[in-house]
Order: sequence, then structure tokens, then C-alpha cells
Amino acid sequence: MDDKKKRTSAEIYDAKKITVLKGLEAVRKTPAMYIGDISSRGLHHLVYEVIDNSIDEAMAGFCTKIQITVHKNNSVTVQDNGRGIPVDLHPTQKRPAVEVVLTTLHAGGKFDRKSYKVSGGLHGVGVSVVNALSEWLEVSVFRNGSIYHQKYERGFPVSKLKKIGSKKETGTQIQFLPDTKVFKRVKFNYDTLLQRIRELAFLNSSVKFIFKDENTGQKDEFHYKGGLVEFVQYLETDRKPLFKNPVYFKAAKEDVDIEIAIQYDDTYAESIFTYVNNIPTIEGGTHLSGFKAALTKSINTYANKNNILKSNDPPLSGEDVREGLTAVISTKVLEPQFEGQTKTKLGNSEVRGIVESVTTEELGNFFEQNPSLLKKIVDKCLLAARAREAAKKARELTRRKSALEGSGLPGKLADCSIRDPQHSEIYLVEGDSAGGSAKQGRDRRFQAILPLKGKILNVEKTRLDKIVSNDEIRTLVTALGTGIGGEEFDPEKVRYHKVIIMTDADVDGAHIRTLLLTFFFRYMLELIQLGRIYIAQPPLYRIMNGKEELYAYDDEEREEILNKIKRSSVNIQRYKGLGEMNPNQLWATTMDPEKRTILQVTIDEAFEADRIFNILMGDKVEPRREFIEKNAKYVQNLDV
Ligand code: 0RA
Repeated sequence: MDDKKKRTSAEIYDAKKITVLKGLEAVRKTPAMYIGDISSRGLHHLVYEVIDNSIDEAMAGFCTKIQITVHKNNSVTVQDNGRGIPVDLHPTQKRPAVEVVLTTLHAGGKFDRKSYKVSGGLHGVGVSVVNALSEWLEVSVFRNGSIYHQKYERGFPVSKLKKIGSKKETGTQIQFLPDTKVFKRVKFNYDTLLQRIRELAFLNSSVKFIFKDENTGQKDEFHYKGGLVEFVQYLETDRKPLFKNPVYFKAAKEDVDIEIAIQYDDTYAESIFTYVNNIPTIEGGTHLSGFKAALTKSINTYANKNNILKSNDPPLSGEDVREGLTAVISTKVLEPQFEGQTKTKLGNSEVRGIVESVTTEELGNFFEQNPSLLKKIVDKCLLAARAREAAKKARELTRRKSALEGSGLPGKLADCSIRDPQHSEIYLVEGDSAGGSAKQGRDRRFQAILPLKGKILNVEKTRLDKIVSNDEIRTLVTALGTGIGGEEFDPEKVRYHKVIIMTDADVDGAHIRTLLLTFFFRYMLELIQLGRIYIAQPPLYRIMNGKEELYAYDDEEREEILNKIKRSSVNIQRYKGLGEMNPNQLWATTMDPEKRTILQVTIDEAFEADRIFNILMGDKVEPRREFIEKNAKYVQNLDV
């Protein structure tokens, strides 16, 4: 300190206290800056944030068990068996270290332990953020043979850290109740938490996770000792793997830890999931491109070396070697840089070369030792190469055909007059009759209508060449303007910033919606990530109260309405299909931007979506029996 007058420790204490207050105040003022949003997503993020701290302790080698419990009052407890957050007085702040961790932004990993920084994303903001956004939070530290306890309200300590008992084992327990003054709705979704916990269990094979919900009595335990190998096997549920065990390797090079598991199967999709410090990198980045480069090069090199590729065979492209590939790539990077639209793309350029060289070396060893598996892979890639060639021809044919047809837009499309994608939307409507009503009811300035004939092609069971020559899909792709398939697809070219799926509220409607979602997930994932895909919410009931016309969008709302009005004079109609609404009704209930609700499709756990779409739409009939039930639930989840 270069001040002339030395400050007293009381003054320092006050100064620090003011910074702390300012920090927590900032979090409460603009919570979205710290946790993304204050909807369901942000709410669940609080739990992940607390778990992340326990996982840090596990990565440091001191924690083997993490228990997560959702209580009846909507509070959540996260308990671990790590060393316990230190309780001794912080050297400059004159407060117990645990209090500093819980009240200072970004203090969590800063002192005396190596921790992977997770700057840029929403992760790693620290437990103090959770504290600030909780009505109350209680921490118990098991350390030095004692139990220490302290309580906070909206981030501020309301008790001193006190010794309240003794305990041999060490650990940390944090229980918190999210603040209803901050969050729109404080209700945790078991499946949402379950999926993230399962994912973390796959990524951290040394930790046992125990997850309980006291509302339902549900309990799940995960301890995947096989780590990524088990992760890939889980993703392969209901697919036929090409070889018995996934290829697996792990390496550390120049401060980067790399772990990869790979399998091929009988699907045509490419399912690669990448992580940096346990955070899903949806948009990929340098670790992914390093891996892809190594895979393409290695397969070509060894296939040539072993004379599996003949001189008249084409070289295998990246897309060819990734058809039917399922892989998980988990990296640990000290100071990751996150880029991209959703800040989920790894930017560190050094990581590309590191992952590429490790993968090249490991795959080389594997192919040397398993030439018969290499042959299986190459044969599969050659099939993909031929299909890609056929798809290219089919696309060229389509292009020439549409050039002859004039504008190039499909005849079935009732386009809007505005040309600016940002202000345009397209309704994909089930059936010609509903399509007709939508065309009459719409605001033609900015709403385009594309009626779809029955069930579109199941892309999960079809190769790209067949997909691009399917009429219904071609119409859809042309209307959207994006192109399809690998390099050909460009999400920036989309002609409408809202693509709204509008189907009947029955079994067939649900099926068509899933077929469309499968298509977007497999071939236009970026449109989902950019938040361009929506699901229309037509009403389920029309309630005539004398001359008054009311609509209910679910059973709960119907009851609410019926409770408000006199039941004697009412007439209730249950809509079985969109076709039962006249154009005016369709506009008023489902299409008018002033009144409608549309659900934005988002994918939080891409790995689970991948698996579910495959199970739902894949070959095996048995799992599809659960189709409607599961699907209905899944689409609800899409709204989080
Ligand atoms: C700072 C330092 C040490 C451990 C922790 C924080 C820690 C934080 C959390 C949060 C949840 N569980 C946790 N477990 C540990 C190291 C303490 C030492 O050196 O003994």
C-alpha cells in the first residue's frame, strides 16, 4: 500500500464489505448477465453451478461422491465429500474463508487450489452468484473433525460461522432456495437435472452421483467407472455398433488433457459431442476440428497403406469418414476462450494441433493393431462416399429443374410479400385443409404458409442421397433457402427467422412434429441453435359462453375458465384438428403475433436429444411404442 497513512484493519474490512455488497447487488440487479436468463434455464443453472464446485474438488482428487437432493419446498442440497471449504480467517478480509467464497464474485477457485477457468461461458461464475439469487442459503462445512454452519439471505450473512457439532468425515453441504423475487417460477424439472447429472457422471468417472427428489421419491445413482466408453455405449442405445468396444484413448500434452471415445454404427448421422472442462461445446471449435482432421487423414493413410483403398476408389472425405460415427471428446484446458453465437465454441488455437497430433498417434496405433476393424470402417466410408456422389447428382438435377421452373420457389408455398428474413415467418402446416385456412387467415405481408402432405420422410432411416431427392423435403429446403447436406447447408441463407411447425393436437400431429424436428436436428441443427424453430400452440378447446368465444390451450386452463363463468350456458368444443378452425379462428388463436404463444425449440442436452431421436425414429419397433408419451414430454422440455 503506497498510501501515506496506513489504513487500519477496520477500514480495510469496511472497504472490502462495500465491494462485496456492490458485487452481490450487481448480481441481483442483472442476474441474466451471470446465469444467462431468469427462466427455467437460469434456475437450473444455479444447481449446476454448485455441483461444478464439488466437481472441481473431485478433479483436484479429493472428492468421490456428490449428492443432489431436491426438497419439497423447492430448495436444493448439494453435498460432497471433498476437503470442505476452508473456514480459517481469510488473511486480508478478516472473515472466514468460506464466507468470502460465498459472498465474493469469482472467489471460489481463486485461492490455494488449481482450478480450470471457465471464463466466457456462464459456468464458473461462482457460488456467490447462487447465494445472491437465493432467498436463503445454508452452508455446512465438515472439516477439522467439526461441523461449521452459516446462513445467508439474498447473499448476506445472517449468522456468523458457528461450530455446531462434530464429524469425522470431511465435506461441504450447500442448501439453497432460489429467490421468487428473481425467478419467474421456482420449480425444478427432474429430467432436466437428471440429464445434466448423468452427463457429468459420464465425464467424471471417479465420482458417484446420487440424485433424489423428495417430491416424488425418485432416486437415481450414477457411477460410470467406464467414463466416456460408457457414454458412447449409452448414446448407441438401439443402434448396431460396428465393433465390440468403443475405441478409447486419453492423453495429456502441454497443459491440455484429452479423452476420446469412438464407435461406428448402422445410422447415417454424425454424433460427435465435445466438452471443455465439462462444459458442452455445442458449436465445436479447435478441439473438434483437430479431431476431424486427424480422423480423415488417419483413415485415408492407413487404408492406402494396407491396400484397402484401391487406386480407382475416391479419397474419403471428412463427411464420408463421419457417417454413422458416434464420438465423445472431452478436453481440459487451463484458460479456455469461448467464441461463437452462443459462446459455446472453443477458440484456443493451440488446442487444434494438440488434439490432432494425439488423435493421429492413437488412431495410428489402433489401426496397426486392428487391421480388420480398419477394413470394416473403410468399407462403410466407401458406401458413404458413393451415396454422397449420388446426392450431389440429385441436387444438381433439382437445381436444373428449378431453374427451368422460373422463380425457383415451390408452387405449394404461399410466400409473404416482405423479403427481409428478420421480419418474415413461415408456417409449416399439416395437411392441405389447415394449410388453406392458414393461407386465408394469415397476414400475408410477413407470414408465409407451406402446407405439408401427410408424413414427411423419416430422415433417421434414410441416407442423404434419398433425402435430397424426396419431393416433400426438397420443397421444404427450397422454401427455407438454406440448402442441405454438409457444406451445402448455410443457416445464414434462411428466408424466415421464424420457422413455425403447426400440427394437429393428436397422435398423427405429434408424429409429424417429431419427423420435422428430427429433420431439423439432423440436417439443420444451427437453425435450432439460432432459435429459429418454433412450435405453434393451437387451442385444445373452444368454450362458447353465450355469445362470448373463449379458448383454452390445455385442460388446466379449461377448468380455470369454467370456474370463472356460469357453467350452465356453456358449450365446449374439443378441437381434434386445425382443420376444424375457420381462417379467422386460426388467426386469432394461433397465428396473430399479438395473441399467440409459440414455443421456441431449444436443445440443452444435445446428447440426449440425439439418443432420443434415434430411439424414436430408428429401426427397432419396440421402443417406438412409447413414442407418443415420451415425445409429448420431450417437446415440453424443448421449451426450457
Ligand atoms: C477453496 C479451497 C479448497 C477447497 C475449496 C475451496 C472447496 C470448495 C467447494 C465448494 C463445494 N465443495 C467444495 N470443496 C472444496 C482447498 C482446501 C484445502 O486446501 O484443504
